[in-house]
Amino acid sequence: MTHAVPIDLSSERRLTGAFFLIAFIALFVGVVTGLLQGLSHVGLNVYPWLRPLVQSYYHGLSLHGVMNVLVWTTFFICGFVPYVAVRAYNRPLASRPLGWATFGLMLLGLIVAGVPLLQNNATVMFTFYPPMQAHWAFYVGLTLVVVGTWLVTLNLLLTQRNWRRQHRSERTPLPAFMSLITFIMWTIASLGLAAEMLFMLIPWSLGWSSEINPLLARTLFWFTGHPIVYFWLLPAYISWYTLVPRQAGGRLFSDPMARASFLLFLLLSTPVGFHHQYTDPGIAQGWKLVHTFFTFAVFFPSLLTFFNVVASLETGARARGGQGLVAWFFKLPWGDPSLAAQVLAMLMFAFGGIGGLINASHSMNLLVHNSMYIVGHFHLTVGTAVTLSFMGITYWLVPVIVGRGLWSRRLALTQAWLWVVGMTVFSYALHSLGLEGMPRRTWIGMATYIQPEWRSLMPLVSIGGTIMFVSAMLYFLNLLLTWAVSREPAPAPIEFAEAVSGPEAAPVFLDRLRPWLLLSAIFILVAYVPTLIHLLMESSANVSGFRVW
Ligand code: HEM
Ligand SMILES: [Cu+2]
Repeated sequence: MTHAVPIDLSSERRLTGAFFLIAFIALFVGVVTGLLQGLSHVGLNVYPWLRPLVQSYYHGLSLHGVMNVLVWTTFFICGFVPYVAVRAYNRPLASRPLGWATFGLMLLGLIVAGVPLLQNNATVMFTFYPPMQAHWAFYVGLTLVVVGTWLVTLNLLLTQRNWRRQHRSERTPLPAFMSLITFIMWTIASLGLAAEMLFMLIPWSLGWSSEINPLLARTLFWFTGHPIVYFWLLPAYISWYTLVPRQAGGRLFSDPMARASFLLFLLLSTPVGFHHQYTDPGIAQGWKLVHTFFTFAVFFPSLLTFFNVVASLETGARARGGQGLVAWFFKLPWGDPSLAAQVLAMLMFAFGGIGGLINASHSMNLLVHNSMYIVGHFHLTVGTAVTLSFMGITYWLVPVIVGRGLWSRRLALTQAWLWVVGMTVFSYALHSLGLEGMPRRTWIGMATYIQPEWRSLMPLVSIGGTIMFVSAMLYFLNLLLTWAVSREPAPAPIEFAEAVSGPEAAPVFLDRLRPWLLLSAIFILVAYVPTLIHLLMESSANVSGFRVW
C-alpha cells in the first residue's frame, strides 16, 4: 500500500458511472411519485390526469418503493462499493468483463421487472406479498438483479484473492475489508428472497402451481428484508468511516473497532426478520422474542459506528482549531457539500435509530405497526441516512467519473440543507400521524374517515414532501450541469483517511473470514430453522393469487 504507484482505474470508473446513471433514473422516478403521494395529503389527487402513465395511487406507490429502495440503492451500491475496494487494493477488479456482464444482467433484470411494473401489472408494492400476484416477469426480473449482486460478491472475492497472493502478511485494507463484508453479508441474507422467488413466486405466477403459502413467503421475504437495510446502510458507513474523516481534515479514530463493527453486522444482520412479523400468526412468541433480542444486539455495532465516526470527526474539527465539548462540531468544513450532506445524514440517522428501537420492541410495535409512523421512520433511515449520504458521495465521485468539477458547490449545499428541512417537517408529521392512527399504504386523499387530529398534520406531509422534491431536482440539475457544461477542472479522487489506531492494532483473527461465516451461519440456523420447519409442516399452500388493482 505505502509505496504503491496509482494504477489506471478508468474502466472501473466507467462501470461505476454506468451503475450510477441507472440509479439516478430510478431516484428520479422515485421522487416524482413521492411528490404525488405527498400532495395527496392536501387533497391534490393528480392520478386521474396521469393515466396511463400512473394508473392509481397504488401504482405510483409501487413504483416509488421499488425504484427508491430496490433500484436506486442497489445500483448505487454496486457502482460505489467495488470502486472503493479497487481504490483500496490499488488494483483493478479481478475481472472487468465480469464487472460489465454483471451490469448488463442487472440492467436486463431491471427492464424485465420494469415493464410489468410500468404497465400496472405489478402493483404489489416493493414487498410483493402474496396472495397479491404480479406478472411473472416482475419476479423474474428482480431475481436477475439479485443474481447480479452475487456476481459483484464473486468479483470482490476474486479481487481479494489476487491481492492476498501478493500481500501475504498484511491486513486487508479497511475500505476493501468493509466492501467485502457488506457484499458477503448481503449474499447470505438474499438467500431467503431467492428461495421465495424461485420456489414460490415464480412457479406460482407462471401458473405451474395454483396456490401459495403466504406466511411462508412473508417469512422468507423478511429473512432478506431486514438485512437488506444493512446492505443499504453499510456502504454509507464505509464512506463515513474511511472517507468522511479525511474530508473533515482528520483521521479515523479506530481501525480495529471499525472492523469489529462490520463483523458484528455480518453476524447479526440476518437473524432478526421476525421483528417485521410480530403480528403474524403461526410463529411462536418465543422465537419472535429471540429475534427481538438479536435486533437489539445489532443496534450495538451501529452505536460503535456512531462513537467511532463522531470521534473521527472531532479529530478533524480540532485540527481545524475547534474547541470545547460540542462547539468543535461547528468547525467542521461545512462549506464542503459532500461532507455537509453526510454529516447531516448522520444527524438525521440518530432519530431514525431511536424510532427503530421503538419499532423493534415487541410490545411497542403494536402501537406503530403498519401506521404512518413506520413511513416516517424509514424516510429518516433509508430515505435520508442512506440517500443523503449517497448524494454527498456523488458530489465528489461524479466529478471524478466525468472528469469535470462540480457545477456548483453552493447549489449542492442548498440541496443538502433543503433535504434536511423538508425531511424534518415530513417525518415529524408522519410519525405524529402514525401515533394518531393513520394507516400507511392507504390513499389518504380519498379516505372518508379523516380524523380531526390528522387535519393539522396532513399539510405538513405535503409541504415537507414538496421541499424534498425541490431538493432532489436541484441535485439532478447540478449533476446534469456538471456532466454537460461544467468548466471546473477535474478533481483528484479523494483519499482514504488514515487511522489514529491503525490496522496493525487489529488482531489477525479479525481478518479471517471463515470463523465469522461459521458463527453467522449458526445464528441464522438457530433463529430460523425451527420456525421454517414448523411452517413447512403445519401450514400449507392454500391461497390462490389475486389482483386487487
Ligand atoms: C421527494 C421525496 C419523497 C417523498 C415526498 C416521499 C413520500 C412518501 C409518502 C407520502 C409515502 C407513504 C405512502 C403510503 O404509505 O401511503 C412514501 C412511502 C415510501 N417511501 Fe417515500 N418519499 C420520498 C422519497 C423517498 C426516498 C428517497 C426513499 C428511499 C430511498 C423512499 C422510500 C419509500 C418507501 C420504501 C415507501 C413505502 C412504500 C410502500 O409502503 O410500499 N421515499 N413516500
Ligand atoms: Cu427490520
